[in-house]
Amino acid sequence: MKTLITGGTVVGPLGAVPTDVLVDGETIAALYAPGVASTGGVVADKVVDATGKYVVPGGVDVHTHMKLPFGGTFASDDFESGTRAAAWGGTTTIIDFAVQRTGEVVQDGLAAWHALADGNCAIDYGFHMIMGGVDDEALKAMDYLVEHEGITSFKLFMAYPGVFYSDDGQILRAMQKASDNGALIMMHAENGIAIDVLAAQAVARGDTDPVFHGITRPSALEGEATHRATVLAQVAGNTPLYFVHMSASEALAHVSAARGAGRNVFAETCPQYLYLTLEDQLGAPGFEGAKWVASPPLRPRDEPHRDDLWRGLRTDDLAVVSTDHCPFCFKDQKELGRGDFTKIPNGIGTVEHRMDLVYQGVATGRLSLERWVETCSTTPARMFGLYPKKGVIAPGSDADIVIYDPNATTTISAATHHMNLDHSAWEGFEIAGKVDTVFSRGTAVVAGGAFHGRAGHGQYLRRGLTQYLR
Ligand code: DUC
Ligand code: ZN
Ligand code: ZN
Repeated sequence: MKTLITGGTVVGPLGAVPTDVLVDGETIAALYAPGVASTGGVVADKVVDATGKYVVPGGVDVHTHMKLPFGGTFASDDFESGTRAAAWGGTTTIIDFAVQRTGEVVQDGLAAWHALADGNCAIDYGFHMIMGGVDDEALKAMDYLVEHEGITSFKLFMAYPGVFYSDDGQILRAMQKASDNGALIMMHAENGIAIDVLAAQAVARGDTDPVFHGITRPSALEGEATHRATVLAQVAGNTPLYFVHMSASEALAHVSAARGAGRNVFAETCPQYLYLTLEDQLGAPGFEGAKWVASPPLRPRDEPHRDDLWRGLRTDDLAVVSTDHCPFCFKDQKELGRGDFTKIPNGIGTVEHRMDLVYQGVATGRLSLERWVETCSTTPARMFGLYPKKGVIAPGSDADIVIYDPNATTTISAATHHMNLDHSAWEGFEIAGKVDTVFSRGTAVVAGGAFHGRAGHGQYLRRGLTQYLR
């Protein structure tokens, strides 16, 4: 089956160029200057008219948590609902986090994650491994996963003592291992020991509303942990280090400094930290703010975090935008923390809206069109060993393609989204653009305002080592 996408403007990191795209089966077969394919006798089974629209590589969301066990419950999207919602939003690859909890065998955690995803995904998917218990066995497992399972990135937590937390010695050992086997260490950088003291003090004072989740996790403690992790990575042998969900100016400054010194330090941020604030969302009246409880927390409106993060995206100190998609319904899930913010399951659901929300930065002049594609698709693919299969519109690459209409609009609402979530953190947000058509490995999974994909179309991606080192 051959499909010719005509009349559109193909966007990549190097520019936006009017180009026709020929898809043959699951891959991109050829690119043509406008009109050349039709006059040159290229015969396609189907022609898709993309006139006036952008043709971009499918989004790669490298930070999702389908069914994550957290705070006595589970993230509300499973792989079926979560990947279908991702497809609706123009994301054609996710990398989810398989989980090893303290005391568990790494390979058992991985097998459990394969069982959750296998046969259920609408789009292609890979895994990182959360290391919740770094010991001799787990360190050996890191080698095994890199060599045999296509898992080349490992997340460590400086937060959540007693749950996922690693101490500095464990972090150093995992970094030394990664420096040997080429893996990328992904870091949740918040000083969880200090945060737990502040949170317990707040609860004891009777400060139990959701906003205290943010007040007890100050940005200085994200900055401190970020700096500590960069030092540990340097001592371990310039281990490639990638900070997840960066929210704070102080943290970004440490990343910039490390990068300025030539180190292999990278970072991502998420839409919630680019747009939402501690006062406007987390501080909403009553228990409403629980919808926006995530870690790190939303930051104070009058501090420079959001402007700094947008700047970081422009300068590449922030290389990637992911979602940290970790949805919990308000009813029965967020409500577990009524009267005690420490019991609110942490997470926000955004997997469906990342391409739109970052495109809104293009529409408002904060980011170039090229950086939109680079931060949402090309760099995540390169960072996590999937390029050029994913992340680029080029002959030989998977035909994961989004036709994006800059002249249409999107209004985000829980009434119309496709995530398994009873509210939206983005209710009422207006986007000056719209996902029009989405191809996953050559199949039009979203077209004409309808979903045509299926659970099980998505394939597991064995990834190579990061391709983004300096
Ligand atoms: N942060 C969240 O908000 N949820 C899941 C895990 C994390 O680090
Ligand atoms: Zn995290
Ligand atoms: Zn996360």
